[in-house]
Amino acid sequence: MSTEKNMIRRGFLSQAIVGLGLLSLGGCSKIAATSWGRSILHSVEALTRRAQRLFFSRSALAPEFAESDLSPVFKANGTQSPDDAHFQALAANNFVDYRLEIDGLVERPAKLSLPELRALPAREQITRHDCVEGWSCIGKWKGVKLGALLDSAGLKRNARYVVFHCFDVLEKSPDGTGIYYESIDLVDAFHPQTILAYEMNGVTLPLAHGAPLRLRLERQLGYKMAKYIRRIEVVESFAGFGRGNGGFWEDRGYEWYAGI
Ligand SMILES: Nc1nc2c(c(=O)[nH]1)N[C@H]1C(S)=C(S)[C@@H](COP(=O)(O)O)O[C@H]1N2
Ligand SMILES: [Mo]
Repeated sequence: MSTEKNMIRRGFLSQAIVGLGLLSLGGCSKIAATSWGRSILHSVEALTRRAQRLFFSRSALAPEFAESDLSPVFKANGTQSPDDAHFQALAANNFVDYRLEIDGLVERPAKLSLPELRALPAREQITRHDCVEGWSCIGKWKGVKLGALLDSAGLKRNARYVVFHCFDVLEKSPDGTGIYYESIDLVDAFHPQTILAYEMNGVTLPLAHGAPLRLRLERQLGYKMAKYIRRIEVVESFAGFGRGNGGFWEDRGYEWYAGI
């Protein structure tokens, strides 16, 4: 929590410095004409560059909103109820038999029930979801911090990416490459706003939005945020999954890093 506060503070600080830098560069033609003026300007520029690097760094937080900003209707997109028979059976029984599998390059592979996931460190956030199709909605999400989950599983030294395997087949293709999957790197996996959400807008995550567990990755576009997560696999390379580009939509031409 304290590192998070530091990051927010750092965000504000760097914004303020950028602001100062811009302000002082505003009417600066006279100052720049003197040698002390030039050295001041140079140090301001150096500060601005440093501030921008901090501000735009991968660890910066996505904006968070107030309850009053919540979208009255949050659009559901892509799969809204996976056909998979095993999934349908789990859903029919309120996901009491659901187990999230964590394996791959971890010291302690695990199968976790929803109560077990709810007992791990959680975070709640109100954020804006941006879909590549051009719509946005603001929603409130609560879930287990992916970083805490990975820490409890213990990453092996060669771990580099986290692959999310989903229950839904979005495209019927005989070679099995139509199953929804996604991947992110460890920087994003340990970002403080990266959570596996089991609640949305104060209630249990609805089926259309990815029940029982979906990724929230607030610095990237909507298609990165895998719904209906069945299994998390920690890997060194995502080359062997789907058609090798790191995700269902990436295999169909979208960017792997969909930063916003
Ligand atoms: N498993 C799975 N995850 C998915 C999708 C999907 O079809 N299947 N669609 C993606 C896209 S394009 C978007 S915009 C969001 C939609 O999330 P929502 O239904 O909560 O709006 O989920 C993403 N995650
Ligand atoms: Mo999307």
